[in-house]
Amino acid sequence: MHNEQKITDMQTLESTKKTTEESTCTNSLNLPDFTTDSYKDAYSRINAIVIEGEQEAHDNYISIAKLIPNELEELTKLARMEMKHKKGFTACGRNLGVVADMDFAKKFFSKLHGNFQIALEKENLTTCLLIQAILIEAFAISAYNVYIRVADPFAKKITEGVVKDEYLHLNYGQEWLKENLSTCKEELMEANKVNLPLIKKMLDQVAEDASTLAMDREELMEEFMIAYQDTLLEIGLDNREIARMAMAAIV
Ligand code: PL3
Ligand code: FE2
Ligand code: FE2
Repeated sequence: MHNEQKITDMQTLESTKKTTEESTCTNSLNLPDFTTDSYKDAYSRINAIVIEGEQEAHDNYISIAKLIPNELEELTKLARMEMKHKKGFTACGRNLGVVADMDFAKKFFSKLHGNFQIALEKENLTTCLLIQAILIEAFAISAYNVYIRVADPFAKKITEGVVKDEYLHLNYGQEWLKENLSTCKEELMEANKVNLPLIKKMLDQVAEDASTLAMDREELMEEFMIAYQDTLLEIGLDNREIARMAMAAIV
């Protein structure tokens, strides 16, 4: 009886081990098929969004430098990184044999792009920084982190390098807003009210194609809210203010 029990335990142990190995194995096999037409079709839009996003990020940092001339060197560095990101993602599309749908991507960004241009014209630096260095960077960080888990090996490597830079960009905006919080809080709140709903819409718009790339919508949303809330907390807003700001996404 005792002996029998022992054998059973050992068998259980063996089969548990096997299951773990199998599931680890299936996990890496669980990646989508990067060669199907449906994958490539979704990728043609997502890849374009990312390429356009990186280009616009470059242009936005160059524009922001005009509002903070003594930060020209630092902002030019950030802008240069964005061009490198654009090149990297262009290579990802080429590697999969996908032609990026740039017209789609330009439309995808047009509202947010327009708001940035208006803020720039009015020299509303706080709004410019919230749009580019906080909202867009947090959006990129969350999407890239989710993508890394399901990307093809070539794109995974590139995206891992890119996401490290995006944290630097987010941090740049965070530190500026933190230092200037006493004078920029009101504008920050207003810019959030106008632009956070746009980010939510963009997330909704990209969700279907993202799911074809095995990226989960809820996960994207969660990752974004975590990155955004963490940043607002770092900037020095309290929980109530952050909750009020987050609310703008659901109304
Ligand atoms: C900031 O440096 C760049 C901003 C880019 C915006 C990113 C939007 C992301 C949408 C979902 C993309 C998933 C990742 C796929 C990568 C090929
Ligand atoms: Fe970037
Ligand atoms: Fe960036």
